[in-house]
Amino acid sequence: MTKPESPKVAVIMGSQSDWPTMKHACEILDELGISHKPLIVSAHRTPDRLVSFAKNARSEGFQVIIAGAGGAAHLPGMTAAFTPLPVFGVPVESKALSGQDSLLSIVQMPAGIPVGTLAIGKAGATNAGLMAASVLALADEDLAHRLDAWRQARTEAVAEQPVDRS
Ligand code: RP5
Repeated sequence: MTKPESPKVAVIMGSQSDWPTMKHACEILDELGISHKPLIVSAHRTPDRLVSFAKNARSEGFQVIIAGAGGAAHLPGMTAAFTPLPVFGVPVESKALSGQDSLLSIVQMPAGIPVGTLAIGKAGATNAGLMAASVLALADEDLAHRLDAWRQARTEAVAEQPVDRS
């Protein structure tokens, strides 16, 4: 049962070092007026925290989970294994393999346990925030209007012709 005061979106990440990427998801959620909670939950370093978070996420009132991780990025998939909530995975750009390791770790889920996988890095985090907004907007007319306005503003910001920039 959803608690009315609970944040709707959990933005979890494997490490403090993921925050510069994952904060872009939080910024979009802020812009759209969606309550959210950023948390560090490591599949490898804090496995008990992961299990506790994922098993209790729905009863805590979360409706969508955004999970970012890099390298051997098991966080989104393991979270999806423990909860029926929609999980959007963000591959964080790793130093060794530029995030291709993260992407392949997150995207190749076995049939039956889905993770909606976004692009590597900032674009993925931003779009994960927008995907969360789209899901929540299905049952929230005010949010649907805010999302429409946000998209319209992006369209109107595109000039018809390019200009030189020094
Ligand atoms: C992953 O390992 C994290 O998601 C992070 O992207 C990566 C590196 O973590 P740190 O060593 O920077 O803490 O679990």
